[in-house]
Parts: sequence; structure tokens; C-alpha cells
Amino acid sequence: MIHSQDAAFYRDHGYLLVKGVFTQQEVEEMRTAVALIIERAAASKFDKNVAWPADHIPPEEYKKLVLKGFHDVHFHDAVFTDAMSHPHMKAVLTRLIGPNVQLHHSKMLVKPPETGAAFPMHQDYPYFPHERHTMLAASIHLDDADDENGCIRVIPGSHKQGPIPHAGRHYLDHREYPIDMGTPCPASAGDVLFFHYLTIHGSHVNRSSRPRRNVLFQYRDPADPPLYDINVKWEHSPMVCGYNPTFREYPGAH
Ligand SMILES: O=C(O)CCC(=O)C(=O)O
Repeated sequence: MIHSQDAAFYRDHGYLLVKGVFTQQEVEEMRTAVALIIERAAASKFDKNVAWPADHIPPEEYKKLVLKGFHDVHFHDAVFTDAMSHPHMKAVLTRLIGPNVQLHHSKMLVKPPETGAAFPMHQDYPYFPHERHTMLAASIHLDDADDENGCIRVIPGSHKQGPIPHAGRHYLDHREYPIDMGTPCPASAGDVLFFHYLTIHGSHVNRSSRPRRNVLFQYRDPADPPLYDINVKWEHSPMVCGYNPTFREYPGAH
């Protein structure tokens, strides 16, 4: 699926767009599953809008913004269990992480037309810091994405700076790191954008009449120890490639 120069590009730039990882039929199945999750969430008491705080836009504009961003999509539909360990995904993951790959978590990020919320620039590191920094995101595009519908933007090479203080928040100060600072990564439905958890990234509001639906899996080398209490649900995540070299009991295992 990818060549050694692609892996070198990822190591140098902290991101890699891989075209055509999923077929249009697989994309269609994931779109249906995402729509059904949104429907089931709306009928439950757990529905919410998880638009990130956006102090770079006026409060009255911010109030209109929406993000359907539910976690653990593979708990909700088997289509995502298949996507998580799709042979094309595994072919890329083993090149970028190594022979052993473990899921950390999954989520969906649906920006509706006209009002889909922005992601201020940030690193993912502060959410789930690990010692060896093997963690990466694989964002599956379920729609063609461009700057108009809020495609992902990255700051190439920013992962080499290491962890940057986020001042107690999960995003960087927009005056220092405006979203426009990122390089847009336009993609087609079925493409996957892989990016390191130290790569600074974000995306603009969806101002188009089209949705921007992505499903994101976060993966790591299982031998990369988390720098937080391992008794959290993220530590229950399945192996996707190879094996876990460190045997231990998992919380709730007995
Ligand atoms: O999907 C996007 O536009 C960005 C998502 C993101 O930054 C995140 O989930 O950390």
C-alpha cells in the first residue's frame, strides 16, 4: 500500500495522506453506520454537541456550531471493527509504527453542512501522553474534504518540536497558532490521513453545503507505556497487528 519513501515522508513531516485505502462501497457502509449512530444517540439521553471551545470566533457564532463527535465507534457498529484492522490499514500501520500495533481509541467527527465546528490547532499528545511517542491518528475520510468543508490542516514537521505546553487547555493559543497556519490536506472519500500525535493540526468551520464526515482511529506500539493511570478504559483496546510483548492483567479481568 505504501513505499519506504512514504514512511520516510511521515517520519520527516509528521503526516501522510494515503489515497484509496477504502473502496466507495466500504465508505458507503461507514456513512450508513455513522448516520445510524447519530440517530440512536439522538434517541438516547447521551446525545450531545461536542463542538470545541472556539475563542477565535464571536460567542454568537460559536453557539451555532455543531460537531457530532462520539467516541468508541467500534463499540457501536462492526463495520468499524473491520475498518480498524482492514488489511490496507494494517499495511500502512506496520510501516509507520512497527510490527506490533494496538488500537488506543476510535471516534467519529461529523461536521454538518454550514455549521460544522472548527478544531483549534493542537497536538493530541496532552490527551494521552506516552513515553516513546509512537501514537498516531488515522483519519478516514467519508466525504471529499477541502478547505471549504473544513478539511484537516497540519503544520508539517511540527512533531519534531516535541510536546508544546497547551496552557491547561487541549488546544493552542489561536493568536500564536491560527488555523490558517496549517497546510490544508484535501482528500477524497476513502483516503486516510495519518498524522503523529505531536503534529500540530486543526481544521476550519464547515462553511460549505456538504457534510464533512471522518472516522478516526488512534494507534500505538503496545510497548510504548502511557504516562497516565493504566486503569482507564483506553487500556482495554485490542491488538490490530502482531502481539503485545508485555503481559499484564487488564483492569476488570478478574
Ligand atoms: O477532524 C478534524 O478536523 C480534526 C480532528 C482533531 O483534531 C482531533 O480529533 O484531535
